This record gives sequence, structure tokens and C-alpha cells, in this order.
Amino acid sequence: MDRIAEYVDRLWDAGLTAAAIDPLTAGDPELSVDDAYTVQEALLDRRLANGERIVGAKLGLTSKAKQITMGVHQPVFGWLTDAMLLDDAAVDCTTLIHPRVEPEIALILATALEGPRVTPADVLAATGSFAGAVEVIDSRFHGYSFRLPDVVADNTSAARFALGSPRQLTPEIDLRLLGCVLESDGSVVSAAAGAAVANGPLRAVALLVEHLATRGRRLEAGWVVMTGGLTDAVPLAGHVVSAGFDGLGRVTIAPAAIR
Ligand code: OOG
Ligand code: MG
Repeated sequence: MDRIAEYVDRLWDAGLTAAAIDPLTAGDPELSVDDAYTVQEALLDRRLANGERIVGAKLGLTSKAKQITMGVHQPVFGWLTDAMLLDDAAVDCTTLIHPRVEPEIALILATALEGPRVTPADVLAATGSFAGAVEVIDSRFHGYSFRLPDVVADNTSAARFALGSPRQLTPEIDLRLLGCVLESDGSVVSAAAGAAVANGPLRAVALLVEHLATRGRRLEAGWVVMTGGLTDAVPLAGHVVSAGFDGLGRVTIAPAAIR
């Protein structure tokens, strides 16, 4: 079996059995970011063959808060499927390894977006609505520790996500100023505004589209884009985690067991 197929198997099994594995770069220090995206795409193909449907894409490590904590200093890009979308605030943690929650601004596209060159104004024109959101990330690697190629291969730790009520995006709304407060068990953990992610969600999506163009892909109408954690992530196990967004209300989740 070739190296890429073996990494796909390892990551697939880790996700399926909720059992962490060693970072791929531990045994393969030369693994390139490009090959890591090939692993990521093969994992996506396996999800699709398994009956899942793409519902959008995500950015990760777009904020300084996230980059500093994870020690990876550039944005990463991954995929969202229908199986990841939470339809309930109760999260089944038995299928996850060491889940963490982070608040994000989600954009919902009205039209497709395609690179290679795209500006924040193009993203604004293609966006229908936006929503407050939380992402549950769950690195498949031991100790939540990884290097850039590892986290890319692992579909940027994507596990679950929940969306608040969407609101129409109009040119007067400055998403860079959209405030967010993250709480765990009723205590404020951190606060941030939209500019924290790549100088704003519109610019973040432009980066994503430019990346996708290098892989011969684009964003489709109706897709959701998670623009990246605005603050550091907090542990989910044993906690009620809530993210409040200016003018958008709150998104609250908790492990199924403690609700
Ligand atoms: C990598 C994924 C980061 C974000 O929003 O920054 C991410 C990780 O921290 O596990 O999704
Ligand atoms: Mg995220």
C-alpha cells in the first residue's frame, strides 16, 4: 500500500474508533503540506463513498489566539459534511477523543465562489447570510499535538459544528466588528471580534477560495463556510459551552450525558 493510502487508513480508523494515533510526521518528518492535502481529499472521498454529503468548508488557525496555542502559524483548510452538523445541543462525546469547542462566524453562500483570485468584496457579493456558530474540533493525534502537515491530513481536526440562526448579510454590516463572548459553565472564558480571523471573515473566505483553486476546487452555492476559531478552544467533556454573538444570539452545546 502506498504511503498516502496508509495515512488515510490510519486517520479513518482513529476517527471511527475514537482512538488517538501518533502524528504522521513522527514517522515521516518530510511529509509535505501538498501530500497532506491529498490525504485529506482521500479521506473526504471515503466519507462520500460512505454516504456523507459535502455541506461546506472550513478554515482553521486563522486567529493569532489559535495559531499561538497550537504552534502552527498559518491558516489551514478542510471540509464539512452533513454528518458533522449537529441538529441538537447534546453532543455524543463517546464517539470523540478529546473534543474542544471554539466560537466561529459562519457564512452561507448564495452563489458559487471560484479562484484563483478573489477579494473580500467578491466574497461579500457571493454571501447570502451569516450566523454565529461553534465548531467541535477533535484532533485524531495523541495529546492534541501536531505539525502543519498532520493537521491538514486530519481535515483540520473537524468533528462537529452547530449553527445559530442566520441573518442576511448586507454591505452595511462590518463582520470585522462582530463581537463574540465565549462562556464555559456560565463563566466568560474569552471574547473577540470578527477581525480576529484573518482580518475578518470575508478575507478568510477569500484565502480559502484561493487555496481551493490550487486544488482545482471551488465553493458551491448553499455551502456553509466556518471562518475559524475567534478565540482559543475550550474542552467540551463535562462542560456547557456557549458562544454569544452580537445581534445573532447564542449557540450552546454540552455533552449528551450531562444535559
Ligand atoms: C486545528 C483546527 C483549528 C480553527 O478554527 O482554528 C480550527 C486545531 O486547532 O485542532 O478549526
Ligand atoms: Mg475551527
